[in-house]
Amino acid sequence: MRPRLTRKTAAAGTILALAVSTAAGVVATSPATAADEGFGARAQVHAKGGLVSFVGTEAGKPLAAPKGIKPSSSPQAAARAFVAQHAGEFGLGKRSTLKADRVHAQATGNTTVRVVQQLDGVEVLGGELAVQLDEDNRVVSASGEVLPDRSTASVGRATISQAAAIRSAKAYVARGAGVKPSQVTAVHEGLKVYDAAIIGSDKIPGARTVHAVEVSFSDHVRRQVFVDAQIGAIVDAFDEIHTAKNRRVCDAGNTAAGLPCKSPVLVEGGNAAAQNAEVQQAYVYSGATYDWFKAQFNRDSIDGKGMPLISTVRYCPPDAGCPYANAFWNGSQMTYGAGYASADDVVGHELAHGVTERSSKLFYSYQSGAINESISDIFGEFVDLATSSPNDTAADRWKLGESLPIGAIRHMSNPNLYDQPARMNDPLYYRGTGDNGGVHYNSGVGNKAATLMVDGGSFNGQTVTGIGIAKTAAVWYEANTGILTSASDYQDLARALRQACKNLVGTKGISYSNCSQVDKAVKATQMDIPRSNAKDMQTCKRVSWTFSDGLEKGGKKWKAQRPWFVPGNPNNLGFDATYASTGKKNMWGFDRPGNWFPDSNKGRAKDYSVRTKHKVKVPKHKSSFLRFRHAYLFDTDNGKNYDGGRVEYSYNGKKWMDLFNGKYPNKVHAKGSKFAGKRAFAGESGGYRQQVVKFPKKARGKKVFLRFGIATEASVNIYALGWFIDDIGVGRCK
Ligand SMILES: [Ca+2]
Ligand SMILES: [Ca+2]
Ligand SMILES: [Ca+2]
Ligand SMILES: [Zn+2]
Repeated sequence: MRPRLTRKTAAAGTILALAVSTAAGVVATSPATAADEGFGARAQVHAKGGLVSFVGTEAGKPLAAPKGIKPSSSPQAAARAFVAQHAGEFGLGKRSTLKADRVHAQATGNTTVRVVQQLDGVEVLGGELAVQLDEDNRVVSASGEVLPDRSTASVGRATISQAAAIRSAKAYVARGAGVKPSQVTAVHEGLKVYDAAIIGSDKIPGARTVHAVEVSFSDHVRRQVFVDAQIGAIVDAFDEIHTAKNRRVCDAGNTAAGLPCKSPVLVEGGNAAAQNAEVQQAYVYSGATYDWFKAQFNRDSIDGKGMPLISTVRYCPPDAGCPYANAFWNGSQMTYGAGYASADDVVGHELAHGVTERSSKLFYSYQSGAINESISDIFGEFVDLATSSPNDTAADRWKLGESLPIGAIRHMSNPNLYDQPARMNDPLYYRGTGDNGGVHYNSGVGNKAATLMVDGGSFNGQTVTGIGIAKTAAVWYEANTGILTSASDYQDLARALRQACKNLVGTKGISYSNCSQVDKAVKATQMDIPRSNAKDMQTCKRVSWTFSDGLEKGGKKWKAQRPWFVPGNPNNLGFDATYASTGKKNMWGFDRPGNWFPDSNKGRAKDYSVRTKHKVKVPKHKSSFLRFRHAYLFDTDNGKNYDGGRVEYSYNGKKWMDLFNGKYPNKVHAKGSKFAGKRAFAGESGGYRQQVVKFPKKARGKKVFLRFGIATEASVNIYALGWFIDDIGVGRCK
C-alpha cells in the first residue's frame, strides 16, 4: 500500500433542472472551424448540428465566472451553471437535466467537472461536457458532446422487457466467447439513451432508448451490451476488458486460479527476492508506474486516492489455454499471462487504462477506444523510458512490448511497422469492426503525434521541434484528465491537445512556442480530419431512368415479407425506422431470425425479402444499372458476420440470380445461413452508401423482378437493426 495524499474530493450527484437559455446564441448553419457563439471565446461547432462542442480560451484569459457563481461556490455548481446558461448553444432543452459526475483537480490549480446529460432522467451515453474552471470558478474550457433536444424525436418508450434484453445480451456475449448463454452472468445497468452519432461509431445514427446490460464470463470477459428497448436489436457492445494486445496463443500448463487476486504472495514492503521472477517484475514495474505518475503529476495511484495496485501473474483463463499470451486491465486489477509482466511498458500501459477509466473514461470502441489505447501506450512507454529494465537501448525507444516473450507488438514513432496508421488518411487506417473498431490499430495516430511532440522530426509536411517527455506527458495528462470526454474522437483530441498546452503555459516550463510544436504534431497526424466515409460510387452525368422510387409516396411498388417494412414507418413494432437518404421515407428490413412477428404476415425464419410488385424494364444499353442508397447494421461481433443481405433479379419471380455476382464487400461466416461462407452486405456499412451495379449482358433489354433479401443464422435472441434502403432506380447513362 502506498501513502495517501490528502486531496479535495467533492461530492458528485447533484441534479439541476435546465431551462432553455434566454441568451441569444449565434446559430451556425455550416461547418465552421472557429466561431464566436456568444461565449466570448473560441468555440468549435459540430459539423452536422451546428451546435457548440468546444469552448477554449487563451492562456491566462478565462471567461468570467457564470452568473450567480462566486469564487467560493463549488466547482460542480459553477460547471452546471455555465452549461445551463449556455443551454441553447449546446442544444439542450427542457427534457435535459445535468448531473455533475467526475471531478478532477488539475496540476495548474484548475478543477475539471464532467457534467453528464440526462434526457427525461435517462443518462445519454457519451452525452457529457468537461468544464474546466480556474480557482475563482472562471471557465477555462468546455468540451464534449450532448444530444440536442431537437434530435430526440426517435427516443421511444421501452417496450422490450428487462428479462428479454438480458437474454439477448447473454446470447450475444456467450456466442462471442464460444460458450453457452447459461455460462455467462449479466447485470442490468438500467436504461440509457444511445446515439451512434455521439459515440462516433459510424453505426446507424438516431437516438434510441436501450437497455444497458453488463455481461461477464470468468473475470476476463466483461462487455457492456446495448439492446434496443423497442425491437430488441443489439445496437452496440463495449469491451470493458482493456488489453495490451489482442492475441491468444495456446500451449499447456499454468492455472485459472488467482483472478480476482485474493491471496497475494507478495505485498507492499514484503520480501520480493523470495518470489519468482514474474511476481518480482509485476511488483517492481507497478511500483515504477506508481512512482512515475506521482513524480510527474503528483497522482496518488490509479484513482488519485491511493488505490492498491493489484496484479495476478502467470494467469490462464479457463477457456483460452496456457500459457496465456496477453495482459489485461479489468477495472480493478492487472492480470498477466506467463512472461507478460516482464515488460515495464506493458505494466504501465495497463495501469494507464485504470487512470483513463477514472478521468476521461474514453469508451473502448472506435476512435475513442483508439485514443484510450494510445494514451496507455504513451504513458506505458514513458514509464519504460524512465525505468531501468532490459531492452532499454536507443533502438528500443518507442517500441511497445519489446520485453515480451513474443517481442515488440507496436512501434510508436513508426506505426506502419506493425500495420498501424501514422495519420488519419494513412491507407492503414482501420475501418472495420474487428478489434472493437480497430482500437489497437488506430492508436497509431495518437502514438505518432506523441513521439513527434517528444523528439520532434519531419512528418507529412510538418517539421516539429521536440519538447521532451515531461512537457508532452503533461499535455496528454491534462487532455485526459481535464478536457476529453467518454465519446471524444480524434478531432476532439486535436482541440484537447491544443487547449491542454495553453492551460499549462507557465507551468513545467511550457511556453507558447511549445504549444505551436504541439499544434504541428496534431496537424502532421491529420487529427483534425473528421471521420470520413468512402466516396460515393458515381453513376454518370446524365441518366435516363426506367424505374425510380424514393419511397416518398409509400410502398405500393413493393411486396414485402415481414420483417421488411415498406416504407419503414409506420411499422407494427413501434420502431422509428426513418433513415432516408432523400425525403423522409425509406424501406427497412429488420435483422431478426425466428418465426414470430407481431402481425399476421409472418416472416419466414432465416430468409426473407422485399421485391418489386411488377417487373422493371432493364435498358438495352451496356451501361444499364441498378442504383440504390443504403445503410446496414447486420448481426456482427468483432469482425465476425452472422447475417447479411443480397440483391437478386428474376425473370419469372421464382428463380432468382445474384445481381452482384458475389462481389459484395463482406463475408458471412456463420453456419446455418443461406449466405454462409459467401459474400454479402454484412457487418456494418458505416453510414449511408450509394451502390451502383451493372446488369449482366443477358438481362439487358429484359423485364425483371428485383429483390433485396436478408438471410440470418439460426441463433435466436440476437437481433440487429438491419437494412435501410432508399432511392432505388434502374437506368442507363445518356
Ligand atoms: Ca525501461
Ligand atoms: Ca518499450
Ligand atoms: Ca426517400
Ligand atoms: Zn490497452
